[in-house]
Amino acid sequence: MFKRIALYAGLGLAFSSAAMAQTKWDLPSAYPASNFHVENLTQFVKEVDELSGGKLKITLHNNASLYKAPEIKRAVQGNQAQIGEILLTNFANEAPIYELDGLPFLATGYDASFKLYQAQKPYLEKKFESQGMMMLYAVAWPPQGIFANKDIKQISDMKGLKWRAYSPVTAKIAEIVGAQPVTVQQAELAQALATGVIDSYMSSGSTGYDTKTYEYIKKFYDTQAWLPKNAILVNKKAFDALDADTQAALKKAGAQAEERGWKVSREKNEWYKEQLKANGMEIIQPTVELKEGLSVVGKRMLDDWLKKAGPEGEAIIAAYKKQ
Ligand code: PCA
Repeated sequence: MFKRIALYAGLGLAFSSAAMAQTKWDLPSAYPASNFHVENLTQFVKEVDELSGGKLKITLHNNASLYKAPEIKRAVQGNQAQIGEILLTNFANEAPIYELDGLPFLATGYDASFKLYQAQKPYLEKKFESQGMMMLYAVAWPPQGIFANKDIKQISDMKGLKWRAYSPVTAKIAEIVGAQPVTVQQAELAQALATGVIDSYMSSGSTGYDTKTYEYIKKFYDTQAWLPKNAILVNKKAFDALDADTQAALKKAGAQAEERGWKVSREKNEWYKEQLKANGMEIIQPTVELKEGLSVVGKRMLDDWLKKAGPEGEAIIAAYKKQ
């Protein structure tokens, strides 16, 4: 009798541990806990846990604590991290498709950016697939403006600025306007400001807020030049190793995070600017001259992009303009 109970108990344990087989994934992100992308990821991780019935446990490592921004893509590709967040335009030198949403004045508001995303998406998916990954979702940062102490009325006023770049495109803008680009990722931005390595940069109110840029820079020119996207990548082998229900749970949580992320980005855009203002920053509408100067820069960069991207690039731009 006693033996039988022990046997049943043993079987029960075996069954429940098989049913509860848990997969653990690491998710590196380069942005801090206060960032809306990371808040969204925190919610995503929770929903994956719930929807998968506890079978997929994802650990979020924020603020570049596990990998630095430029390393995350390779970490996911090599399955050192099974899932990770990247800034697409950071990888512009690898393939033109990654650069597209980082180009100035191609798509400037949320609606246009979402349309650009729809045109870009199939090509992004194909590219990631060829690299052994899949894109789960992507969300736009708020529109990019210029942080500087200097009065900037036209692009020639940007000459000589010690310009923080976060991507090949932002470095290129500096070169065109005669500023000196230094590539610094967001996790090191506050330090670069504090030590005077840089005195200006182009990014969103979100990054200005996350990095307390208002302690060093007092002006934000709200140029709304482009909305770059963060994408969540999954290693394909790690995905294939999940059972069908868990795969579906992950995809569902991803779709929910994408919808929520775009909404929050849009809503928080104004809030971020209010916070900058409350902390002593002046929010400035760009002059017509500045806007025109920047759009000439944008036009030149789009022409270069079309040359690099060839017929595929033409097709993406045509699909974007048709919507
Ligand atoms: N913030 C990121 C990229 C785009 C943005 O708005 C950064 O400045 O690094």
